[in-house]
Order: sequence, then C-alpha cells, then structure tokens
Amino acid sequence: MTTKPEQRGEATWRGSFDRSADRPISLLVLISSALLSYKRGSNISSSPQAREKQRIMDHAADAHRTDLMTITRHVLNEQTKHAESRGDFTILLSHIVLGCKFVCSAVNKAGLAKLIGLAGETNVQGEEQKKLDVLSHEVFVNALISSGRTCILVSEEDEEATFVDPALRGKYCVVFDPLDGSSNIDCGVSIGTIFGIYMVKDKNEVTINNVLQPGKNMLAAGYCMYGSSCTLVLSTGNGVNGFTLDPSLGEFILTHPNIKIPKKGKIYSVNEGNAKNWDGPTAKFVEKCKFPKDGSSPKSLRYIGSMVADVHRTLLYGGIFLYPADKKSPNGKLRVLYEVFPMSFLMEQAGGQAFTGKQRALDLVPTKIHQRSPIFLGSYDDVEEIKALYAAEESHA
Ligand code: FDP
Repeated sequence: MTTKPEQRGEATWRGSFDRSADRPISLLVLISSALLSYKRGSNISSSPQAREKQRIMDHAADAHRTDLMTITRHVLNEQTKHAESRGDFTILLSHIVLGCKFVCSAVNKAGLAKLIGLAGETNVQGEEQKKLDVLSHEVFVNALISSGRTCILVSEEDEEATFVDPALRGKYCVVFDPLDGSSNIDCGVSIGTIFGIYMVKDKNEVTINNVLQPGKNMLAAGYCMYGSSCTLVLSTGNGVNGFTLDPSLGEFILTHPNIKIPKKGKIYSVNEGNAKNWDGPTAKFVEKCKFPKDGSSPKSLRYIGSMVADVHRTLLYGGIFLYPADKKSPNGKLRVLYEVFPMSFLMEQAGGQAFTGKQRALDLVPTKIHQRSPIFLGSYDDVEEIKALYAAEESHA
C-alpha cells in the first residue's frame, strides 16, 4: 500500500491546486527531498544495516520524484475532458514544448557558443535580426511542421505566412513570435517565445483568413520565458497554468497552478521615454499612477522591455502593462497576432482584462498578419481605470 507524503510526515506544498486526482508535487518538495537525501548522505553511518536502511529511504525519495504533474500529463488530463478529442492538440503542444526546450538550451548557451551577434539580415519590421532570432524561428517552423498537425504558420520573423505542404497538413494554425524581446539578448535579460493557436475553418480551403480571426477565437495561447528559470505559461481556454523546466529531467513541471491575477495591482509598466508623444488618456493614467489624488500610495514602475517578462510579472504580481499609441506610432508597437492576442487571452483567462484604447483586445479583427495595436493589459481594476479615461475623452470629443 502506498502512503501519502503527509502520512509519512514529509513536508508538502501544493499551492492552491487541489484536484483530488492529480496533485502536483512542487519543486519545493523536490528540493526538500534532495536536501533530506543530502543530509542523510552526509551523516554516513558505518553500520551495514544503517546503510541499507539509508539506501531504501533514498529510493523512496526517488520514487516520490516520479509523481510529477508534467506538462504532457496536464495536457492529457485536459484532453480527457473532450470526448471527441483524438490527441492532435496534445501532439501539437508537445512539439511546441520541444521547440521551447530547444530555444531555452540555445539561449542558455548563447554567450558560450558565440551565437550572439547580428545575422546580417533585417526582418519585416526593419529590425536587425540576431542569430538567436533566426535560429528560434527555424526551430519552431520545423517543430510545428513536423508535428503534422499544422496548416498555416505566422512568425514575427517571416514577412509571409507559411502554408504547410498538403501531405503534412493538420487542422491548426499557429501564430508565434519565436524570440520576443530580442534587444535584451546581448545583456542576458529575460526573453521569450509567444504563441497562439487557431483551428482552421476549412482544411480543404486553407487561406490567410484563417489567421485573420479575432483573438477570442484562439483555442490556446501561451509563452515560454527564458529567464533565471525557463517558465512556460499556458491556457487552453480553461484557466492559466505555469510550468517550470526541471533541467535535470528535461520536463516542464506544473509549479504555478491556476494562476489568477490580483484584481488590482501596485505596479505600472511602460516605456516612459515615449511620454512626450502619448495621447491624453495614457498621460492622465500614468500621472494618476505617480500622483494619486484619492489618498492611495503611488504605484511602482517596473519596465524590462521584454514583453514576456513584463507580462509574466504583471500576471503574477498584478498591475498593468501598457504599450500605447503615440504620435510617432499611432498603432502602437506590439503585433496583434503573436503578441497582443496571446497575452490578452492569458490575461482574461487569469481574471484580468486587455484593452486597445478602443475595444476589448480579443474582439479586434486583424486585416494584416503583422498588424500592430496599442495594448493595456493586466489587473481588472487597473484596466477599468484606463477604459474610463478613454471613455471620458470620447464623450468630450
Ligand atoms: P524587442 O523590440 O526588444 O523585440 O515587440 C518587441 C518588444 O521587444 C517587446 O518584447 C517589448 O515589450 C517591446 O518591444 C519593447 O519596446 P521598447 O523598446 O520601445 O520599449
């Protein structure tokens, strides 16, 4: 008979995740098991009986390690909720996960392998491509095509959409930014991959219109952040879950179950260097963050300049991330399909909001694959405030 860790008197931490069938064992448990084994190991006993007892105990700790909620197990669990599912989506996600692991490994080795540097080409936005951008793009295109489950791919690094060869075609369209925040590569600051998944409307008539759908039609979205740890945050439309790559296992383990963004935050995140060109509502909002008139404390400013990292912090700590329109960039900077939509999808799934300055971000219908949009996303109450400022401006117009 197996006993639960708590029955054996071992420390457990399960966060707010409490599904009776599948409870994750957190990294903390792994670390405490490891520390326990280390302590046991350092207290070497000379008696053979004591050593044998020690050996059995260490195996028990190892057996414990195998009861992990890996991302594959999580997605398979989700799949069982859809009787009609044939596992195609699970296969697609496993290929995305593979791409993330590959890019994570390349990012970690970048300084050593001299991968950093300009590839000598410019991308659609006229930005110089880094070698890692090129590599990440190729990794994801290969991983997605070889899944046999995709039909259209849109990457930030490719001006044109990729239409998968009919022989390898599946029913999903994937939009992605293979390496977002690339200006942060050279200084080792967190960067990431962002992705969104649509279902093709008609597999026999595959046109670009399949990816020019509003964000609310996405089936799933997520990002992988290559930072102090490698974290993959995913929503398949049923809440948001975060997984951390355990490098010793090569597996993403559920470490942030059922992420909910705080209703109101204490942080705002924006490139204030653009302030002189902001519109009225954005300027008023940031002024309110710094000099609140209702007696509340000013908000803190945090801005990394990598969307994945700024959004990840916003999701976990609450607050608002904004990349507004300004006089120089009337449509903002961030791209609708593979930046604004996936992040807005995650925010809504976590209980927050995402607004473009005119409408709910996920209601936007893009007309071009590399279209940009202003974006305000984060805690519900904070986004309500910016919405009220735009509504007030509209009513005075
Ligand atoms: P980057 O240009 O470094 O690739 O859209 C890309 C992005 O980074 C986002 O990740 C980030 O949020 C934003 O641009 C930063 O833009 P600014 O440098 O204008 O603040």
